[in-house]
Amino acid sequence: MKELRIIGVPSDLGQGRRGVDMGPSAIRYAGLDTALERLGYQVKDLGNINVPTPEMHEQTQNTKLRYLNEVKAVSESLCGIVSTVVSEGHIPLVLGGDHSIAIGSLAGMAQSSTNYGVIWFDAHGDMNTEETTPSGNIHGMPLAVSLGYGHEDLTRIGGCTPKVKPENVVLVGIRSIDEDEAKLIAKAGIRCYTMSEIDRRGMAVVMEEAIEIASNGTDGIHLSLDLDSLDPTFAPGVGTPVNGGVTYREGHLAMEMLSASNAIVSVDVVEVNPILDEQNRTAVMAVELIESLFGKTVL
Ligand code: 6HN
Ligand code: MN
Ligand code: MN
Ligand code: MN
Repeated sequence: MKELRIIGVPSDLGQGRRGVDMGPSAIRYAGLDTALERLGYQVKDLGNINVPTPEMHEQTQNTKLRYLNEVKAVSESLCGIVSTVVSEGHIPLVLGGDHSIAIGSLAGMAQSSTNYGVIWFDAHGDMNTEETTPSGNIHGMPLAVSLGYGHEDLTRIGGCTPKVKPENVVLVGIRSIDEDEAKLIAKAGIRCYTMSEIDRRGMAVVMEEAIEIASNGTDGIHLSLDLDSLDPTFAPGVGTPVNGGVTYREGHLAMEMLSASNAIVSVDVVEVNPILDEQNRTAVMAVELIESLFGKTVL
């Protein structure tokens, strides 16, 4: 059986609200490793990678992108660790931190020999670039970067670009897209399942199609799970909550279907912010979703 490797990335550099750097601790505190061990996995926690704090930041660079150099450095270290874990035959489970950390995960996956697709579970598209970003926050850009759009310091991490083929990329749970970001989603040609499509067609049908798209011609699927994909009722502890999200059961159904597909090769779990949370509920939700993703069933 494949083994899991937990990698913490305590970064809040990709967005404006403090506290998401404590996400890895909150998720560990919610019992991640014992939950996975109970499901029969061998789990090794590799600890946290070294991330500078915003206070260490020296000088604004000549760019709109906030903390560009720091995000680049963190992405490069994560890229190295993820590619090592995958080449050793294990599954990386990367705990954020804000969603900018996915730049490093996908770069690491692209360095390994695994040909993979991506399911991006999120309220947002994360498809902004330096030209389209309303905030300058890099957590709104990681999918664009992985598809080869955006600042070269980021798209070049790990060597090759793009990190994944657009025909194997799917967005699920979407309900907040910036105007120019929508244009890039259309131009890139990635399939985007909005909440209204999930309402109309149901999560089961959507996930069947999403799994087919992400696994078609690939060796597996990378899941990038942003907790703000869920409705804030179930995941209040996130920096950019948006109403009208995925319900508790829709979230679990999606994870259960991914588990049944046997296609998961790597995972990010991001945007858990314990400072904004209520009694660590969002981290507990994250652990429960990961349990479903790794095979927890009722019977
Ligand atoms: N996330 N589209 C907004 C921006 O600032 O670019 C919000 C991005 C949120 C990103 O939640 O990972
Ligand atoms: Mn243990
Ligand atoms: Mn996101
Ligand atoms: Mn989001």
